Amino acid sequence: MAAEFSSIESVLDDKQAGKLVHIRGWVHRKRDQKELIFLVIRDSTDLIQAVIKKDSKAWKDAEKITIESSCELSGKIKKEERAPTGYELQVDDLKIIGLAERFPITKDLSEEFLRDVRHLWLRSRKLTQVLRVRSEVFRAIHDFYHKEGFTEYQSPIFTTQACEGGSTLFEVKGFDRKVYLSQSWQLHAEAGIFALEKIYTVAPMFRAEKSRTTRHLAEAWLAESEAAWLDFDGLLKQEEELIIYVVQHVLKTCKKEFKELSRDTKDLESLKAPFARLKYADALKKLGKKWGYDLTDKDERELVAQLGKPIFLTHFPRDMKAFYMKPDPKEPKTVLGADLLAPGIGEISGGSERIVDEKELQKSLKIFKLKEEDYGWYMDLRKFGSVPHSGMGLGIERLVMWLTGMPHIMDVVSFPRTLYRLSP
Ligand code: AMO
Repeated sequence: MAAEFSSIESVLDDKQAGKLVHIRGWVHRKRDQKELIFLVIRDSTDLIQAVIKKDSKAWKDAEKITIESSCELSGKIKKEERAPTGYELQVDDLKIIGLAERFPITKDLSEEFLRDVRHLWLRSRKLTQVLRVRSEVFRAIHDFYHKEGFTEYQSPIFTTQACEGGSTLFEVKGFDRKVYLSQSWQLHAEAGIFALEKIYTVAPMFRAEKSRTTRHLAEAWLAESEAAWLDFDGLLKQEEELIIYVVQHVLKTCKKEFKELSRDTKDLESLKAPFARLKYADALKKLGKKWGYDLTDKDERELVAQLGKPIFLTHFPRDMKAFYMKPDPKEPKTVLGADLLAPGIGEISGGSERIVDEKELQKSLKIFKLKEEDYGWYMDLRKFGSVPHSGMGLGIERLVMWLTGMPHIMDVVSFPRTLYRLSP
């Protein structure tokens, strides 16, 4: 068999018709007839129908080959309207590379079973498309922050402080003192801005979420940014620009993926700044609820549907949010924090202007019943040239859910990790 292989995508072309090509991939489907065997072959780029005639030397192997076997094929390309991707490979030569056992995934299997065999289900057309969109999202986030002059910066994964509340901390066994997996890079990022001013990361975070929902994982990825001299309004503007940049990027680079996922992208195409801004108090009026009410994900989606665009939900009661958020000087019962709510999902990011003043931070730690001695070094940042600063964390899985239209967060990650699922 020839060494020069073409991708399937590249041979689906009128210019290739009549030409001899060599491809390799896996058997996606197989249909036997008396005189013909039809294989649908997939590689990472696309699918093609391959036809093997009874009188060809490939017939014996074609008879033997099973679903998900890997193989190399040579043959001529023919335009064929009836084939799934419009072209057909008329096979002269077929070489089985890895003959597959009976593939356990067939039609109409439960979600639970598909999660048990995730290592095999990863090959599905749906997951392949989603993972490609996800990859473009990562690329766009890096491009955006580099374009804006941010430095990529990493915080440690082992931490001794809670950033987002003690109830979801993952304790790590094996040390003689309590250590946790990071819930967010934020606290150590705040130290970084005094050197680098504008920083970002794309990193995993860990939360021991006990609830079973369609938008929580125990291990998820965040795009996070922190910037010196940036106020709350500046932060929201930057976040808006980031989201629009990512959306434009995937619209350009993932047309094929969206088509295969049947994702109608009209809503993404018409997305523009500014997003809506809604104070918590005004959201309560719309929902007919009282101060202190904690919005559900259903409430969030309802608000977005009402306003017809993403919403920055701002000015939450101080004790409802995190200890580091700066109270609004004009409405000190509330904080300069914002959750970004996306259509069909609800919250996809959280951000805030941070407390800069040492006394204010001490007061906040008390309100949240956190021990000052646990936050000694973090307090230091308020003693040595403190500056106004703001930052945010964007949940990449939730963003990918929105972009791809997937209904469950487990659909947008290769191997989901939750309280109930830690393998394969
Ligand atoms: P927050 O706790 O709001 O903020 O988290 C930021 C974003 O992360 C996503 N998210 C999750 N995604 C999947 N599974 C989870 N269990 C999960 N928990 C949160 C959400 C959320 O909006 N340090 C702050 C950010 C900042 O202010 O800089 C933080 O972590 O999309």
